[in-house]
Amino acid sequence: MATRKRTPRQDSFLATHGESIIRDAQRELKSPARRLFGQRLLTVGGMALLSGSGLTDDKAVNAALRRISSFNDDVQALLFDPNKLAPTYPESMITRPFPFNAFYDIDDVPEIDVATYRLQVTGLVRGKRTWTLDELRALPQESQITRLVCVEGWSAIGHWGGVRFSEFLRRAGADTSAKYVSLHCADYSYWTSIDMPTALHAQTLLTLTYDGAVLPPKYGFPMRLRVPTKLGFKNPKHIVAIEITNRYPGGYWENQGYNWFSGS
Ligand SMILES: Nc1nc2c(c(=O)[nH]1)N[C@H]1C(S)=C(S)[C@@H](COP(=O)(O)O)O[C@H]1N2
Ligand SMILES: [Mo]
Repeated sequence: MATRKRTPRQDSFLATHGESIIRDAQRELKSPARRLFGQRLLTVGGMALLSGSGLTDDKAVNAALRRISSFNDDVQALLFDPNKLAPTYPESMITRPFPFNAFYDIDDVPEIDVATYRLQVTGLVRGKRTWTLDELRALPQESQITRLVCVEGWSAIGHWGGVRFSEFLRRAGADTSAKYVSLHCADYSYWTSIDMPTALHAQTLLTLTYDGAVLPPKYGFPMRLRVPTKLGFKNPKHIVAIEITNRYPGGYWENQGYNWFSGS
């Protein structure tokens, strides 16, 4: 596997936190059962993402995953590459209708009251700690047509709009030298977490719209995070709290054995 170039920000992040993040993940992957589970899932679902990294067949993916277990430098480069952009697509390629997926049925999608909704920002942050939906909508907006890849073996191209997450974190006064961003949802305690370079990735989007309209409940109203460099389960819907932390936060699926990195 080729080692790719890192940016100076990447280098300084790895110099500060690289080892401890690897230790956190190593603890998580200690159990061989969990490791195998993660490997199987990533082989099925992560192909579309991994193929962009030069990992084009099962053998290469499995070899990479074996290296993930031993956490060598190549894998660090693979996992923490903030230069790699997820592919984008023309409008004509949008999947219609875009699938709904959650760990419950569509009838159980939570209803969120806009009037009382507040996004909490907690942990390593100086400044504003609660945001209304109107305040989020007043921030600069961008949009992207990218592919969401689910570990269950499907993918779909969708059109999301919202605030670049790095821009939001900056305005929220987040300590961007921290290791992790943890995202907590309104639906039955779903949560997930990402490393800071992924949070600051140019395509990581605090999403408020789908296909030009207010994000519908099924796709995560009032707000979801779109992380096109990561698998679907790391794209949390109905976010109510964001925590900036140096403590490994895990996640709903991650704690059941899905590979924490799950992407590029
Ligand atoms: N809050 C919350 N976010 C979630 C989930 C969930 O069950 N709850 N499921 C995840 C999974 S596994 C996938 S594939 C995508 C599906 O997003 P979609 O419904 O917009 O297709 O959302 C992810 N985010
Ligand atoms: Mo998924």
